[in-house]
Amino acid sequence: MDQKSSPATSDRRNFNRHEDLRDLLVRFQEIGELEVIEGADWNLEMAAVGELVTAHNPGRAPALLFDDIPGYPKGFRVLSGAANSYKRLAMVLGLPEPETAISFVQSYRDRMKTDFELIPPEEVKTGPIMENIQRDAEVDILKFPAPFIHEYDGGRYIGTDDIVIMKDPDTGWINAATYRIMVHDEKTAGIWISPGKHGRFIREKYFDKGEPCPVVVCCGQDPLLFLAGHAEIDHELSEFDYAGGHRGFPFDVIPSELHGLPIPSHAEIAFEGEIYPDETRTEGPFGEFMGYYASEASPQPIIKVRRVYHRNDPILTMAIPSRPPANFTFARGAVKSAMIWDEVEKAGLPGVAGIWCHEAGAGRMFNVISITQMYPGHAKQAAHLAANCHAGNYAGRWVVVVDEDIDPSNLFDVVWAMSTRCDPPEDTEFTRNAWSTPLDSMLQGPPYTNNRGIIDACRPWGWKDDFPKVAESSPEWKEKVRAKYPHLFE
Ligand SMILES: Cc1cc2nc3c(=O)[nH]c(=O)nc-3n(C[C@H](O)[C@H](O)[C@H](O)COP(=O)(O)O)c2cc1C
Ligand SMILES: [Mn+2]
Repeated sequence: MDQKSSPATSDRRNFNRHEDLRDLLVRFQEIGELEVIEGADWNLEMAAVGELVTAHNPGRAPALLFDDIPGYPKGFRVLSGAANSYKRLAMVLGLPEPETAISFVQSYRDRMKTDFELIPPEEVKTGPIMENIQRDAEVDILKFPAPFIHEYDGGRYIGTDDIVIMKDPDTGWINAATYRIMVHDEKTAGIWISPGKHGRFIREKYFDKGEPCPVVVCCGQDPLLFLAGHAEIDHELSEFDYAGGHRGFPFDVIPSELHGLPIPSHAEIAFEGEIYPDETRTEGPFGEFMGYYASEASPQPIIKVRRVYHRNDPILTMAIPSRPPANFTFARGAVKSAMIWDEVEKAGLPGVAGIWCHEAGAGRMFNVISITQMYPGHAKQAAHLAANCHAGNYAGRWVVVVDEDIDPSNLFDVVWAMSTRCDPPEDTEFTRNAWSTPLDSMLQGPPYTNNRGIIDACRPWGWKDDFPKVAESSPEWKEKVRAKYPHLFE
């Protein structure tokens, strides 16, 4: 679907009707995918637990709710990995529980083709986020158990699984994206935005006029808002409208006290202030999504916080960027796979059988597309489109194209195809100076563009019909044997 098309109509979809994060937590518990952990420390321990639990069972690890955090009142909780499993991701999106990775991608795409419409938020006067408000001198962002995530981090990060809400001063476009937010002190936060990101464009418009940039940081919210916040949503399209479209009814938002920015009424924690152009403090270093400390601490603009809004017993949401798999990479890779598929198809590519963005590439850097080859050059077209569309471009590294008999989500299959259907000097190609980030482990300095590889691991077009036959039992034999010896395959 065209992300810029149809405004909402009265025909709302109500895909899953979840009200908010708390409603989802009850549902996670019902399916046995929520663990409550009491007594873990905000200082290194919560993140270590989250990281280990995620890696122990990628795609199937439970969400973790930390309570009784030393130094904080009981009820001031932290949540790790809300949507980061097959079952919970489907639940959050209101999609059927998927049997396989590709069936999840297909059901997301089916929705985009048939039922999806953008649903803008609706303004309301008040809601649970306004249960507690601190103003000016009362402001203390350290009243929340912001985690210190990894040993070499430069500080505590209150914003990781967050949305940073800004308004384009010229068009009124509301961008709501995930950027990391470090705590400097009770009333000051640091923000880091990579070149090319929407929040950076918007911020620069204020800075160019010598003005501070109004901002709301929401750091405890519906996982749908986080999914939209860290996905590559179109320029000038609000992540709120996209997330609302998946929820099936609008997000209620309350205008913030100082700048009238929309705060999700059922969010857990939000704070408001301005980003200053001419005042910086040292931000970072921070262990990042590629799995490294690739950029040093640097002077970055600060947010002066003047309002804090939170629910009673607030839940801070925590992403743990780390050596993959991280506690958001399954969900990111799954959604990105569907978004890339949508984009390549819109760009005219036929015959796509599947796409999967692997967690080993942090859900961004090792993406596989399978196609039914239909004409000479088809595989190359698939590779370039997947590598260069919006959803696939930022900080990419590898795109591999395989035939339709290879499951793109199965690394074993993919490596076999790369090992047996690929002539490295002929079938590998490079793109130079593409859009990347200071967080790229392969870059030592500006301008932070990187080089990528595409690998054609399809049977060579020119003689694909004469390509050696695959040596395996026929489907008939496989079926017969499974039926005859079921106990061997339980
Ligand atoms: C946990 C997490 C932290 C992130 N932190 C940052 C960040 O600090 N700065 C940044 O530019 N992008 C960050 N990203 C990536 C952006 O959220 C992502 O590229 C998103 O598409 C940006 O939205 P935008 O296109 O509206 O700018 C992060 C993603 C995740 C999942
Ligand atoms: Mn955006």
